[in-house]
Amino acid sequence: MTRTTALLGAPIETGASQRGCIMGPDSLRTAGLFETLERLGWQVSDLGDLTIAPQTPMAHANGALHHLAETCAWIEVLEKAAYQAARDHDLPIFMGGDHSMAAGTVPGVARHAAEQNRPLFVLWLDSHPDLHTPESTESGNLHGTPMAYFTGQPGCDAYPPLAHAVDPENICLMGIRSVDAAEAQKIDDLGIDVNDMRTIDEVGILAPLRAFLERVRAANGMLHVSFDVDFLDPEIAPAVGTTVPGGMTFREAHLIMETLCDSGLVTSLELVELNPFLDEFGRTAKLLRDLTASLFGRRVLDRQTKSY
Ligand code: HAR
Ligand code: MN
Ligand code: MN
Ligand code: MN
Repeated sequence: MTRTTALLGAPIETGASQRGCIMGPDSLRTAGLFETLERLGWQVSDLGDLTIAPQTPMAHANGALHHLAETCAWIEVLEKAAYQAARDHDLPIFMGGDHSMAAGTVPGVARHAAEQNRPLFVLWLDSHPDLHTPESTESGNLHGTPMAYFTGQPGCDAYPPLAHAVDPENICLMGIRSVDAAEAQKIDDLGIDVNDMRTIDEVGILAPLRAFLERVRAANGMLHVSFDVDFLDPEIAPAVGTTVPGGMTFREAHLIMETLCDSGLVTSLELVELNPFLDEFGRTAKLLRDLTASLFGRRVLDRQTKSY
């Protein structure tokens, strides 16, 4: 049977320190994401872009916070839309948008998983753990907070009430190389599975990824993949506002996506932090298109010389 996917745009940029992620969904469309997935045999729908109403500012004890009201509004809109997309499609793609969107998408897919009586697992591909709360963030940039929220950590009272939290034991972080003190403390407290760059240098990406996928399979879990552009090395992916040196190579990133494809376990994907304003002739958008293609079944031998 033909498998279905849907492209859902989340043009949100208020969680990041610089503007530009608002153009992420259209940049991915322009790079041909829709057509690429169709050619791989998927039934694709483009659900268009979500939007929020204009907001009045919300006060908070942490005076550093930027755009709290907008973030809360996006969380509510995204939770519903992600829930519906996960319910109606085999493997929806949420096109960001900065990473604060995960505070809506992950609870949305968690609601769908709960209805299926299946646990939700999250593979977090990022140079950052994004484990601040609105109380602990010093930068005030709320794209640094989604994981604290969707795991139900205290300190997120300013956000909408959380109906379906993700168990920290069901999360795997990969590519981590930029962590603030409050986040390091939380990683210790929660016992989250962290594969930082030191670990990846030593053991590679395959062994920890396969071990995690076995856990997902054994639990009959659903699997959400959250892909932050800054997971990649800035040399191959310049279009992100928070580049961190020493990131994933082209082949490591493809091998992750190919391995995820082989597993058949992924039930939703999000592509976040793409800032086309910082891109070079669309090369980061095209790379994300091709990495997505690897997750959706393109094999090395299917790649055409002309497009590479
Ligand atoms: N931890 C830093 C802060 O809170 C940087 C957060 C950057 N986050 C992202 N998403 N780019 O991973 O400001
Ligand atoms: Mn589904
Ligand atoms: Mn992130
Ligand atoms: Mn990041």
